[in-house]
Amino acid sequence: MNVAHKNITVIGAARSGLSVARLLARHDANVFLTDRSADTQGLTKSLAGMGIASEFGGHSERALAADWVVISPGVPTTAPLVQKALEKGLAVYSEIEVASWFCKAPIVAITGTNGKTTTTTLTGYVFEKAGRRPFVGGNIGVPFSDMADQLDETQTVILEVSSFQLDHIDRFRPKVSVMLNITPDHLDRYQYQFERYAHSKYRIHQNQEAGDYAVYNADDPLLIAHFEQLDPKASFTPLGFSITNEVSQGAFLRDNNLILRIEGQEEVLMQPEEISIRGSHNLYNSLAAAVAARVMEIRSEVIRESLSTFEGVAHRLEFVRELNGVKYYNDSKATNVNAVWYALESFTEPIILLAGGRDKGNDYLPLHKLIQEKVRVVIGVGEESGHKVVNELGCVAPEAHFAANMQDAVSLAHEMAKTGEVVLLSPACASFDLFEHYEHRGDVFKETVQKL
Ligand code: UMA
Repeated sequence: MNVAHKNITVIGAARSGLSVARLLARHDANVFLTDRSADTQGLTKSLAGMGIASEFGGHSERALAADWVVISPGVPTTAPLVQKALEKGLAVYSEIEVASWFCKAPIVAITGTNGKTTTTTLTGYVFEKAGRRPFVGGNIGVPFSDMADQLDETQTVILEVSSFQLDHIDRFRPKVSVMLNITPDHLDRYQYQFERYAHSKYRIHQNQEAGDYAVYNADDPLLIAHFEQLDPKASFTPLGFSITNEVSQGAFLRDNNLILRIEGQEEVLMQPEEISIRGSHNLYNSLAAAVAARVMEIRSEVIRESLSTFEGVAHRLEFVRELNGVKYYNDSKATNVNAVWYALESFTEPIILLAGGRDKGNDYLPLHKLIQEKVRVVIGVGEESGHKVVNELGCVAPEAHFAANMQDAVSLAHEMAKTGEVVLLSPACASFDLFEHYEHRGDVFKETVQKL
């Protein structure tokens, strides 16, 4: 795609928007960056220095005087400016779509409701160990546009991809796509219709061709159904991973051995106990990473070595400290109900659960059984959904309390916790009520716990 001298409007001037604006400007596009919020960081001048025109504090009609529009993932399709652009017949692209136009390296794109960050980081670690000089980024924090035009064919892009980033792709074509699982999330962006959200995830392989691979969780009923009804003429190769059944191609467990079966070749990779990250969800994440690495011709020894030494990801069931026999864990990355389910499932100790934040249309019913089995106290945090958490989760726990902020929640948990218990921040909600992002929320939790 030649962008030189095209008039391109970028909506949203945070990480993704700034990054794609710079990328387009490097390739001689006439970029106009627009953001509804004020320019609190004084970006206008430095953007002008890069040849990027900008406006802050609202979107004007000038934004529609463009050949194409590029949107940041946080900008919904329903935003009035995006709607106007679509009505005008303008092409609307997501940031990863644009970045992919400039990328010579093959892409391993990882999506799913939960486990994306762990799997992306782990896959990146495997490729690093194999000497493949990967770029690891996307939804994980470093926008793809930062590096897309600076990679060569011998490198690999390991990209965490969200449904928002897939919503406006056109040609984006990963060499390997990975679908970890699909459960309800972000329904507020999909008219509260789960099917719409799932369809957005399926876009990940809409452009895959012969020689490309689609790795998927063959224990997820939705994904099984989806892959079964795929056009039989679809030319890419599907590869399943399962911990309950043998798959015809992919990875599975047999007699406590983790087996890779790829292109008719079967090999024992390792035993599940040798994998360094705990829990059944991490077994899935590890299987997915192993298949993705193997089809990209990384040797099994490197995969085995990487899976047994990987140390996990910050803000994902991250151990913070032990105090008076109570262990504190930061799982701030758990921004939906299903992620909390996995977190609760990973512990055998009684739990004091801290949850709440910006609710995305959560249905807490699926957590009730685990709350009854494992949680002694529920603490609902924050004015926005703390009370909903107390009412809808606390109703099945022996005790439930409300805390206005993270500091109050941590001191309440500290007062109540008994030796041998776990205090777990696993919010089930986005962080934007009290924090900039989930990392910020996790950091505040960790700092507060360290000060106890
Ligand atoms: N804005 C407008 N007009 C609008 C709406 C928003 O101008 O109508 C502006 C806001 O004022 C703000 C900017 O858009 O300045 C925000 O854009 P953004 O939310 O896309 O922020 P980025 O910093 O670019 O972050 C995005 C991803 N954010 C979201 O998907 C909400 C980050 O994922 C990602 O790490 C980053 O790009 C780099 O690629 C975060 C996330 O929460 C981690 N992702 C969700 C998740 O994981 O569940 C999908």
